[in-house]
Amino acid sequence: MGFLANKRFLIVGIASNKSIAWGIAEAMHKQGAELAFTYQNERLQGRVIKAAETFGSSADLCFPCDVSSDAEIEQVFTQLSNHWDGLDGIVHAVGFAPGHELDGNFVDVATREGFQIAHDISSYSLVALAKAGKELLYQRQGSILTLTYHASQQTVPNYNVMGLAKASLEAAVRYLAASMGPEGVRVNGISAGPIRTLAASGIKKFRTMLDENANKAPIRRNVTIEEVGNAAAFLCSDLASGISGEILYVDGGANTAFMPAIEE
Ligand code: NAD
Ligand code: 0WE
Repeated sequence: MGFLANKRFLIVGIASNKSIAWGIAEAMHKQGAELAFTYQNERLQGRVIKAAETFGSSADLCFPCDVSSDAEIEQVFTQLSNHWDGLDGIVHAVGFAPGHELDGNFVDVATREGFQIAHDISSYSLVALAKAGKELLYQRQGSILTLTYHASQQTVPNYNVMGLAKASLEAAVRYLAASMGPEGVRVNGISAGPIRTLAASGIKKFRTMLDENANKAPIRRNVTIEEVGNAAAFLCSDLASGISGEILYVDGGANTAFMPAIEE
């Protein structure tokens, strides 16, 4: 029996089998969890139902949810409560900024609207899910997990407004942990190293960033969605009952190095 046997999780953020949320669902399923899913729009519905079937669930545990809509978020938990009387965790693996803000000099490409969208979709959505899901989470002393990136702490070329949104998201992890902790809910983040997912496609020079990162990382390679998935399964399990308000790096140690390795 796995360490997530008899546990129920909602996975938000699958867009393909390359998604970090896919790796998390796979790891949680392997540990015996029962999973429900959301999809951003009809375009992604089929892929998410495919994920559900791959991980032992059915299409009735797949719900539409654009996280910019409070009504859609409410609907998810209303429908979920018809199936489940409590929730052991919510996995939030969602991030978005308008594409044109992720290409160019920050001060030149930044806009008020892009800032608002990036912060709404990438940071406030965690708070919105926590608000809407709290009754189900309090029933089972569940936990909340989100995905962040080290560009919240140090600049990365072109990450721009997403860096600000991830800094806000990481603060939201701490404030939600303080807010929901007394009810037994833990809230954490994983700061993942760069991985080629849909959200990384179309990012200029992503291959170069992957290579630079591998050269900085003590493990001398990039991480996989399976590795992020295993850490996520741990953080959402009773094995991590003493961990809350934390950002756990799953980046092969890249954030701990100041300079990349130099070829001899
Ligand atoms: P992905 O494209 O597979 O997943 C991003 C998800 O966000 C998609 O499922 C998409 O549908 C969802 N999304 C975007 N806008 C939405 C909205 N309005 N409503 C609902 N869903 C919405 O990419 P990924 O890399 O797996 O990203 C997952 C998380 O991991 C993001 O928070 C990302 O910032 C973070 N992250 C990614 C990397 C990386 O290099 N890929 C590294 C560190 C952190
Ligand atoms: O968080 C991310 C990706 C976030 C992202 C990606 C896109 C591409 C398509 C947010 N919004 C959009 N909007 C789009 O229109 N990562 C950590 C991956 C990533 O993205 C980068 C990176 C890395 C790493 C962008 C610039 C520089 C590095």
